[in-house]
Amino acid sequence: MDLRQGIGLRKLGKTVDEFQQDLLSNLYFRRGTTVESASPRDAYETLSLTVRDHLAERRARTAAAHYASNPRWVYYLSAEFLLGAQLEQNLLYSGTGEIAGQAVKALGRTLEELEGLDVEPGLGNGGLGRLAACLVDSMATRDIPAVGYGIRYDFGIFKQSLSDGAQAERPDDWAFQGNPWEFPAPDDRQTVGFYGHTEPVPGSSTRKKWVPGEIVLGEPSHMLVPGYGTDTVNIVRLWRARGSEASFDLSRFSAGQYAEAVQEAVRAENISKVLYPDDSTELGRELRLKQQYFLVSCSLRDIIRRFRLRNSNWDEFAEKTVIQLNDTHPTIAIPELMRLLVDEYELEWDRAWAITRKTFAYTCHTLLPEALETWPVHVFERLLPRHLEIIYLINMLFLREVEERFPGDNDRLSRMSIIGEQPERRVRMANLAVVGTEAVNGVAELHSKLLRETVLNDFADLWPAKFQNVTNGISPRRFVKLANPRLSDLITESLGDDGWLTDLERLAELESFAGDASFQERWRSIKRANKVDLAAGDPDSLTDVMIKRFHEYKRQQLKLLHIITQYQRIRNDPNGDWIPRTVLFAGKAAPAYHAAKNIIRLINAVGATIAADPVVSPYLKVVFAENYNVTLAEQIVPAADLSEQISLAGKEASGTGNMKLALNGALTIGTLDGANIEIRARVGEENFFLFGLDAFEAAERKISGYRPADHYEQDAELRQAIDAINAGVFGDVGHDVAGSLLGHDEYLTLADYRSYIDCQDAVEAAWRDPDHWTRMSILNTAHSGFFSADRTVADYAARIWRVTPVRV
Ligand code: BZD
Repeated sequence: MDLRQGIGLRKLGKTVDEFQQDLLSNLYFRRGTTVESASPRDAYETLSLTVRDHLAERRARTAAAHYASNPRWVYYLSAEFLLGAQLEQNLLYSGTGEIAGQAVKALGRTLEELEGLDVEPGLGNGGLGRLAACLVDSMATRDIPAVGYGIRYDFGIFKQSLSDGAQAERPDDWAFQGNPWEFPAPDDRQTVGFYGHTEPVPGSSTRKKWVPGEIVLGEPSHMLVPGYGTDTVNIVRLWRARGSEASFDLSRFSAGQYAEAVQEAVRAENISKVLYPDDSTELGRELRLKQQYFLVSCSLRDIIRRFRLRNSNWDEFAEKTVIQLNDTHPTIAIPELMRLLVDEYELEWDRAWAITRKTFAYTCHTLLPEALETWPVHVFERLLPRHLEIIYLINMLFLREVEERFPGDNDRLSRMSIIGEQPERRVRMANLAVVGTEAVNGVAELHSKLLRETVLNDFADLWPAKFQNVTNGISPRRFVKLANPRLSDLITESLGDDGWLTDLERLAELESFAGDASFQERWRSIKRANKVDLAAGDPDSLTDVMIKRFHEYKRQQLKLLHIITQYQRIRNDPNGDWIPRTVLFAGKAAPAYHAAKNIIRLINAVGATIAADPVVSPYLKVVFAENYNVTLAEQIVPAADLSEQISLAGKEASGTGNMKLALNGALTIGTLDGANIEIRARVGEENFFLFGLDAFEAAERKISGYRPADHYEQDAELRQAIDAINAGVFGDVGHDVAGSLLGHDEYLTLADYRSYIDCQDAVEAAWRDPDHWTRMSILNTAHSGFFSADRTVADYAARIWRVTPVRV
């Protein structure tokens, strides 16, 4: 018996008629229009408000239950939340989907039509932002008292289109027509300072007075985060920057100086204007640091306000509060909490430091050295003078501790210092994050191990117990139930109930069907129907997908070399027994990342050449789906046969697309990188296509003087592929891509080429036997239950947060 039948009960809680009454009344009183004159947008807004009301009622009960129990809270601080489309999710999570489908007929609309108007809030770049969204979903589902804190960017991740095969960017004014899912909370606005100077406080050696030179308001609003199969509704609180009243210069306005009159307010509002679209390299822009501090300052004051509603003793703060830092972006929270406790609440330094360290935990999401955030000391000093002083003091006391443990080891001291000296003085945010937290975790086994052994090795020597692994996970509700309803229905039917949606390891029960011919037939027909819906290519072709941000370490260029090789093989043997394949790429490149944008251009040039070739095009098609986002992922993932996870081993921290695809029955071709290793261990090595160097071999290869030209010279197919690019077979593009592969090949693309090509041949051999392939596909789904974000959250809750659920 599934204990979570609340959803079913609530489904009965309202009849279609009652829901229809609510719709009509909302249309009339809240939207201010009538059925006769309602636009599609009116209908969409009305439906959204009506569904939202169902969640709002649960939200009120959740808040009351939380207040009554004064629990330990998890605060998830993240510069990014990629929440995905809200309407379909909230219909599911409120159990109103079916009645709403009937009731919208009163508005003369269909549910599908209105879902098409739902705009996803693109408040994140990629995996890190989507992880934040999956974790808050699972926290609510597991009844964990939690708040996500983020920034309400006016412009989310840019919209991508292709223009002559090249990426073009347009701003994403996502809330242009309003956002019905958002609740403004103007009463909880905060005031944030920047710049200025500090002054000594008479009679205190540690306290200081900070006199900011600029004041900005932070206005919060929140989005509801319902749990699935439970009454809990948590929130994500998003801050938007506003100029204060004083920032509007009335006298200038009266004198006709309109631009000058508002310049200060414009400056303030720029803080939350746009999401930085770079997901790896750090530009060191002051505005980005300003965004980070804005998020942190507003959120910490809000957290303290909430603490003081029920508590008065600061010694209980760390008992009642854990703040998880999603990467280093919110790390200034550490000196900010110190500042609040020492300067504003007048705690002794040591007491404040003990509280601070116990309060925070830090998740690292990278291994790329260029992605570790550092800020020039002079930028910090100008923007946040008091915080720099506090960091200096934290650093001095910390280095004293290191010196005691490792006397005379000056190299170690300079490696571990929060302040880097070369080539210019910079604040190292990862070092600060490790020093100021109780726990540090990587996001997959290999990643956590490499963090301990390489990037954060000195810190792991000093504090071995601080370092942990928490393997990432994804929401099975969004990425199976909503994205792949056909498969969900089959699973529910086969398992007898839908308890797997909150207990994903139950998918293992599918194993007994893996060899069943009629089940296999249904499995295949679902995949085929999903491909027909996607309409990217022939639904009977092998649908091979590579969907993720464009980055050289992820190696879209390796996939491209495979496509070119396949093209040449078919041309050389037009009557061969070729397997039709549709290769689908989707993903954005950071606007300033020219090498990644060149790879996009070359992919599209190769795709166009193939499409125009009557010999090859029946067997090979390259599709580039524009503007990859959560919504598009939900369409592609269910239709994929093959999942490309081909990063250079040791570079991809975890990956989460790999999990979504395996869960939906795609087979993975991948390296021993990130969570691929754990996927392979669970689905079975015979159900996974492995190739390439491992992380250790890759590091060795680099150290021993890697020469990409050796591979070019020794491998005829590789040489022909690169020569074709340079000879202009695909037009006058790709010379830079080829040049960089032959020149440095930073990510060992050529070293893994042969192994990859041979592995793709093994993929095709497996595809020729549909029963065998389908069996492998079923087993991938059956053994991906571990990758539920519910499990990830349970791991954090048990080992890092030490929180207990509160049932509403
Ligand atoms: O985080 C990603 C990693 O690359 C993936 O391996 C991992 O699975 C996910 C979740 O842990 N990192 C990012 O997505 N990083 C960013 O988006 C980012 C954004 C701004 C600045 C730096 C990085």
